[in-house]
Amino acid sequence: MRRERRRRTPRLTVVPASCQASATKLKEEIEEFGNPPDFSKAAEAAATGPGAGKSKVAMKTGGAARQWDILKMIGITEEEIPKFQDPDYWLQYFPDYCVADLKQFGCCIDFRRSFITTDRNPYYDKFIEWQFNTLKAKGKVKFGKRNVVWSPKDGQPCADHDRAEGEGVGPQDYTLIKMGVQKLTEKMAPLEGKEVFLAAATLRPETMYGQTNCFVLPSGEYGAYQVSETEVFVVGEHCARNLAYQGMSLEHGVTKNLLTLMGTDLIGLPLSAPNCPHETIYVLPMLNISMQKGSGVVTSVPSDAPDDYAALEDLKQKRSCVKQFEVDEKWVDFEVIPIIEIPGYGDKAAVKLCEDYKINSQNDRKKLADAKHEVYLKGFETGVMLVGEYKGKLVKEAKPKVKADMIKEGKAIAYAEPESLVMSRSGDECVVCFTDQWYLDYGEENWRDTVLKHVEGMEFYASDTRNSFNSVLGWLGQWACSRTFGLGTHLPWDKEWLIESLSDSTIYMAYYTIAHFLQGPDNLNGQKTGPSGITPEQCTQEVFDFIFLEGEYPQGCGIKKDLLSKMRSEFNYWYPMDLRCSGKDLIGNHLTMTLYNHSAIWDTKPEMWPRAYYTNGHLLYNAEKMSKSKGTFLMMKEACDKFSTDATRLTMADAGDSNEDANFAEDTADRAILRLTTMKEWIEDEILPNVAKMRDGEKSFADRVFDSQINQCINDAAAGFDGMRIKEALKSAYFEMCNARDFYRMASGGEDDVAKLHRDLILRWVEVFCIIMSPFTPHFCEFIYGKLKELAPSKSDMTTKAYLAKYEIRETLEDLVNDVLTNKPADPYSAMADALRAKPMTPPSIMETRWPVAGAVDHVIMSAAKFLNDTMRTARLRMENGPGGGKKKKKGKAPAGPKPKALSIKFFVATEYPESQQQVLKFLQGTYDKVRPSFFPGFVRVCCCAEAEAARCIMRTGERFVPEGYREPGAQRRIAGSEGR
Ligand code: A2H
Repeated sequence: MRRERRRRTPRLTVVPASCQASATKLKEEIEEFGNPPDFSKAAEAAATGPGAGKSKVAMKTGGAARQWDILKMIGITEEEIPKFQDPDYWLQYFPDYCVADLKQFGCCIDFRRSFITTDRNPYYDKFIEWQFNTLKAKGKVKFGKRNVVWSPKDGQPCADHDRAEGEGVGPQDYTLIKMGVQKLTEKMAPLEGKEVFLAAATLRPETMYGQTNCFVLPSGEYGAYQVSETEVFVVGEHCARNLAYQGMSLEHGVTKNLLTLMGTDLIGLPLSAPNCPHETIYVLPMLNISMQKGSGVVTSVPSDAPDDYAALEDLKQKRSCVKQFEVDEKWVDFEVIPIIEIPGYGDKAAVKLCEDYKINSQNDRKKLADAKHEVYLKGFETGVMLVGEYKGKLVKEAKPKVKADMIKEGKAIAYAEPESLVMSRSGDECVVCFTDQWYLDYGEENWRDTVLKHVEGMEFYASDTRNSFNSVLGWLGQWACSRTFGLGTHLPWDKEWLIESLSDSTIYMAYYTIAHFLQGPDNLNGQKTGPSGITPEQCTQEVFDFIFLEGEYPQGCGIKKDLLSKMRSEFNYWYPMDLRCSGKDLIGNHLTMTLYNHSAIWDTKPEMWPRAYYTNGHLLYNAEKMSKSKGTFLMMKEACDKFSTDATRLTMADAGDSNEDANFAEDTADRAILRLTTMKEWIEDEILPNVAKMRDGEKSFADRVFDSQINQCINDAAAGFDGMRIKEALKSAYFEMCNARDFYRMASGGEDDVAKLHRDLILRWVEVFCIIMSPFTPHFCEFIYGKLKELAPSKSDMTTKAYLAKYEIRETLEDLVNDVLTNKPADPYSAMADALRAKPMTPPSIMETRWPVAGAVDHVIMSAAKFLNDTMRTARLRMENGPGGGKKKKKGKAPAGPKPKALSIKFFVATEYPESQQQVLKFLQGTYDKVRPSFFPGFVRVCCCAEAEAARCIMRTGERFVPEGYREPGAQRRIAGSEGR
């Protein structure tokens, strides 16, 4: 189609990212529920058991998201499904189907460049080794203990690709304040001899100077977990589980609960709180505590936490609360302590906000959430410490220092947990683990700034996409890139680690450029030596350096320099990547990582970094989210089988673009079939057989309108494609083209008599239609285009030049000339003509066609046509409705008798504008700046004032008004606002 500097040829990659997780899941299902599995019991348990309704885990495992069911639903037989317990089987099974489906969908793919990633493909494996060695040499891969989201079941980090839920969720850092229990209750007697703490999770360690009490959830279940030889933390199970992966347990990953306690058992417990001015504070009840966040223990700072203030006030003022939880007055007898001054909020910001928001109790949740948000932001940005070591310092400066001090002094520990629920694909709830990691240093200031700067100049086609990238760059940080099992390339310098699947797929677009040398067709897994004869072993660091980084030719590498140079030019020809299209859900990981990695590997060559990203939303099916269990699900192949490929593609194009969810609507698909069929019939039966009858020569008004409209459609469709506004492109290429045709048929009289159509124009319409619609409906367009090209002039009518151009047979001609020269026939001309005629006619494919060149668009004639069209429509309506028709009927009044119909209509055509309008137009012409082209700034305002002034003048004196600056002779007569409008 349109020739760009580079063609955009899609290729295919098979990423075994989730094969391992899915295989494991299937294996577990078969182990648990048999072969074939019977899930009915599990479903019952999920519906009626103790966790019914609340657990996302139950939803994941109790419904149709079973791996077995998914495989069954995509048409795999029960006999075959068990084979998918082996991750490698996935890699063997799906690619062939994938290729077949993409072909059926009409994708133009260079399948020689297809490949499987990970170490299952030795060539790709070498490429990733090269990438990681290069990254390491540039200081981008580091090793150390880091907090990562971790799947205890898999025993390794759980990256986005491995998650069933919680994509993009990272660790949330808290400070866990150690509040020493001063006196154990009877119930807590088994803990005698241990140092027992209630451990409260906070985001505001600098506020501990203002603690007045501690809160627990009365109905919450807590445990006394042994976190070291001597220390016990009273926290919820959720916290204990995370702590066990952060070095706070006797055995890594194993919790030891010495005693289970309810929140009510803890109320009234006297505590020593670090940094708190009171020697003793007490445990009180609070109802808004979540046991799935932090430790379930909240330390109370009523000066700066609206929740804390509201709960404390409830206890001070509402007898019912006090009674229900048997709260002693002494436990609540504490005043709010001012600790931070926030400009505009005073030194007890939470109190002020509770008053401003009119918060009456801890149950005003929505208002409390808003107040909490406000005080948190303001306090952090502008708050100044009034107490403690960092008195006078801004909160944002004091916070990390206080935290570090408290940790150093043993008053607190650092604690982290996933920001929200993360479920691994293998079905367990993830924790945050503090563990040894190889990690990519995303977020490192210089590296991040380089990417940020590049993003500024990238094309994203939508401002929301650009904003998303900027925001991701704000938070995406160090990324654990190694794991211990699964599929992946081994870290070249530390072979016990594998590279996880998001990290090994960031610059593979560079591999596409040379994959056909290394692997070639039918060699997805690179098990055969490819067409170039290069073996995986020969793909050394130096070889890839030569190809991708302009390195020196590696003498003795066993590969000819010519061949390597060819590969290098192939890479240089294709790179940089002009455009990458992907789902918006990959902005938070893959797409941003691709930018990071390109900027690191080609650090001295920003011209090699991706130029444009286009992201799209999810696809709905009949306006509903696709769901296998609900049957609202359609696979690409099914759609093609059901509606035909082209109708499917047309529907997809019409489904919507941008980051909004698109909608594949079945009725649109049905209509698409009808549209294409009628179009085919019209062209095949009405147009092509009648071409000879049609008129040619001079162009009428309707012809010129039609010509302009076709040109306009070419331009608009091109603009739509260029801006990735596919639906808009379709609107111009199909709907506007059809409108133009319909108007033309009507206006030229060709509707009733094809002979009235201008031959050149109608054929141009068909040709343009085929070409600009071919990205949408390639098979349909190819068919019609073929028919068009088979048309007369017949072979014998054509000039040699036209013939050669049409059938692109330059080489044949050369052969013929050579033949004549060698064989010297008696009549060389006839011999050549005969030979040419004998050549089979293969019309050129639409794939070889260039985007049509649009001629001039005559806007004046197009608006005349529009005016005519509108007038005709009104006229027809009036004819039908009779005199007075078209006006709205008055309510309640029944028409009196049959409506008279008009028999004829007279049109009066003015050849020029009324004088007053001419004056206005002249005035506008005089002030119009043709160079810019626009009116001077503030023009509209001046005119409005002028109009108002004119109205006033007329009212006062009856004089006409002339706007300032208008000096045309004779212009003093009629100007806008005066008369004749
Ligand atoms: B903050 P995040 Cl002074 N349920 O600490 C409900 N709230 C909990 C909780 C749980 N399980 N665990 C901790 N929290 C509270 C101090 C503080 C806090 C002040 C001001 C604001 C503030 C004293 N309470 O939080 O965003 C804890 O209260 C506002 C952000 O949902 C913790 O920090 O993770 C905060 O909520 C954590 O809020």
